[in-house]
Amino acid sequence: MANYFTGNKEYFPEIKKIAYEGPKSKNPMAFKYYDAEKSIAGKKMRDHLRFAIAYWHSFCGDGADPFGAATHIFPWNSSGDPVQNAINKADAAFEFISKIGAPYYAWHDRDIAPEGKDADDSAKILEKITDELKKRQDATGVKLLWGTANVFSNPRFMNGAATNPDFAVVAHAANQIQHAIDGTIKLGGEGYTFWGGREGYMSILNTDMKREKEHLAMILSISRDYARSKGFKGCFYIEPKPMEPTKHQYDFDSETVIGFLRAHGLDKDFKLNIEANHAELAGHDFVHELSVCVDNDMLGSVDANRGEPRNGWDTDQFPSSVYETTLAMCQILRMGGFKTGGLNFDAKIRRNSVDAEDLFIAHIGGMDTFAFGLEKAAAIAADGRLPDLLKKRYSSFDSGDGAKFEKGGFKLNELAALAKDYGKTGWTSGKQELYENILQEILLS
Ligand code: XLS
Ligand code: NI
Ligand code: NI
Repeated sequence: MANYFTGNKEYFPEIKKIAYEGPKSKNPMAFKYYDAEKSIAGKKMRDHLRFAIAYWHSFCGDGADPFGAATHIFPWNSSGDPVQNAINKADAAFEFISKIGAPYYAWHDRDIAPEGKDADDSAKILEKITDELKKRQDATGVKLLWGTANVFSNPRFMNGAATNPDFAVVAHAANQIQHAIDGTIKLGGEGYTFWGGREGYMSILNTDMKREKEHLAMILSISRDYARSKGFKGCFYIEPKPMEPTKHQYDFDSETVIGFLRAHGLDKDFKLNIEANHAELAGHDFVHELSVCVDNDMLGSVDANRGEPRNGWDTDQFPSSVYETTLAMCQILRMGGFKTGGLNFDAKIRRNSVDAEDLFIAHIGGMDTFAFGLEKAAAIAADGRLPDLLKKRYSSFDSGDGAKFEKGGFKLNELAALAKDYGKTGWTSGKQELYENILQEILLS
């Protein structure tokens, strides 16, 4: 067997490397749109999209929910020894990632390695497993998009990690973060993510919000300083989410996080990791969150998934709306493409998707949906009508008094004096339907 498999067992023996067969193919195990080598606007699809596989959903999430036990029974979990299981899981993961053809993966410390009997023991196990992952990265060429610490699952974090009112827990969080950063650096990770986890509150009555947020900023600052002192050159990401598991998460949405980073002098090292489903929970469109980040030069990476608009929680489904992915790719092209980030499938197959091939089918769909979105986003730029309409809409600021206003050339009374000269103004169509029709036309062409 080629590179797909680095241990002594093949976990997906019936499945070969997924190939591109084109839009006419009816083969469920082939790409219809994702052609890694194809050049779009001067860059290969692979380099535009930078797909990553999320270790937690794909190799750890077992389908259990509050109403029932696990339905995904993973063969790599059967040795009886948690450390051996983690090594087997690494084999399965690298076989999957290679066969699906994703250049990257992402993890939490606790996805890749089990917790030991104390902090030191956990750190040792993590070191051993990151050594194993390094061998597999070298053998397959798969790279680490980002690492992170799971400082929300262990019951000790029930009141938060960096924002825990108990200092001893904050130290535990720091311990995990330090080792997760070490592992990320060892594996050449291009980014390091902080998703808030339980950094938020359930009741204002027992919460000193100001103090908790200051503690969060302190942990982010000293984590940054530590990683930089160890030679980490990558980007740090904050992943906004408005709620779940806490009622009010501190990293509510992009605007909130950007303000927070600026307030604490963190905006030079940190960017945002935008998740589609989190945007929806915040009452925003995915493209809104991306656009806010791009406007502020703060888009780092993307957790590619989708929500269920009629549910109020993070359903983490695989992307399937070409409308959403096209608008998303327009923003990613607008910023000139990813630098350290990529499209990480923070998405899970449904509880009742229990065949081994389902994990492949889900990723094939997600990758095709984004590849299609990329093609269409490039087509929108090449077609030019939508960007032109947008430019024209603001053209009164491109010259004359409008341009003078943008440069700060008017005091309020001077600007106010111009009102009388303009007569009946404002009767300009917003042309929303025209924009929508052009978008639709390009999507369907
Ligand atoms: C949870 C988050 C989480 C982060 C990584 O809702 O999406 O999976 O991406 O901690
Ligand atoms: Ni996420
Ligand atoms: Ni999420």
